[in-house]
Amino acid sequence: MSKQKRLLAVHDVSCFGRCSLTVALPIISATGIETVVLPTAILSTHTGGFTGYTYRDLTDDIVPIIKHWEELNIKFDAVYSGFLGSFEQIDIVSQIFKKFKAEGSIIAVDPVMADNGELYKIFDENFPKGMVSLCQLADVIMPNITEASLMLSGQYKEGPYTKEYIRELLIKLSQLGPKKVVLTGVYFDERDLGAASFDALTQEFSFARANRISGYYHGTGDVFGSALVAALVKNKKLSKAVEIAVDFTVGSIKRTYESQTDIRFGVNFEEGLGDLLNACNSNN
Ligand code: PXL
Repeated sequence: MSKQKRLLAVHDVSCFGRCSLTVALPIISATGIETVVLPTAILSTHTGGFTGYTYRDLTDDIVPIIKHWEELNIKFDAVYSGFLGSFEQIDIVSQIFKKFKAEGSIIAVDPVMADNGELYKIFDENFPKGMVSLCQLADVIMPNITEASLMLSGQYKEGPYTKEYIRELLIKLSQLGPKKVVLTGVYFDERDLGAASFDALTQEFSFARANRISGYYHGTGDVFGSALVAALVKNKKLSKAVEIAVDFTVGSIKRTYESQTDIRFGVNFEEGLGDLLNACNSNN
């Protein structure tokens, strides 16, 4: 039996609406990885489509929590960061990466800040620059196309995309520092949707797609990112990890679409956890 891996997930807790930590913790734990949490903020719901949500920034708690862990000499095989509660947290999370990076560990950054061509309203225009500095420290990043465009200071383009355009974005993102880059929200015609990846070490590009299901489902970026990071920690190669994460996310969206739940409530990933575990444990 190989040693159990330990991962630190740094995201907000949106109490209702299945995204960030309420998605990362169950998904990564279900694959057999010990999942330690560091909440960046607590909200009553996520900010997508809800109004009147509560918001408590936990920046002041993070530094003492880290200090305590250092005293306990806790080590992580992976750190996975997502939605950060304040600009100041970018610097704090950079420190966390430096403190906890070890031989063979994986630093994964989802630069959550924008979608559909727009920066989320709670972030100011300097936020993308801060996210670039965090991505420079990462081994793997997983922006959507809006986030990628903001980080590369380019104009956001609506799809469908060409393979050349996606390849160019992937290469430019890898030049920021991370050896593995995954782009989400990639489509080459209106009927499909998926993710693309580039591994700078092997120079391999890959695309994983599925039939598009109409509707914009919240939290799917976090469902995808959590499955991707879990598969990578379980030693899957990047193209396989992307395929596993796309299948898991698409299955979650399908179940939600079929049950006609409110799209703001997040997707039914729970009933796909058994399949995710099997995919992560299979030998191919
Ligand atoms: O899923 C990304 C996300 C995470 N956390 C919060 C959000 C969002 C997207 O809107 O609002 C609080």
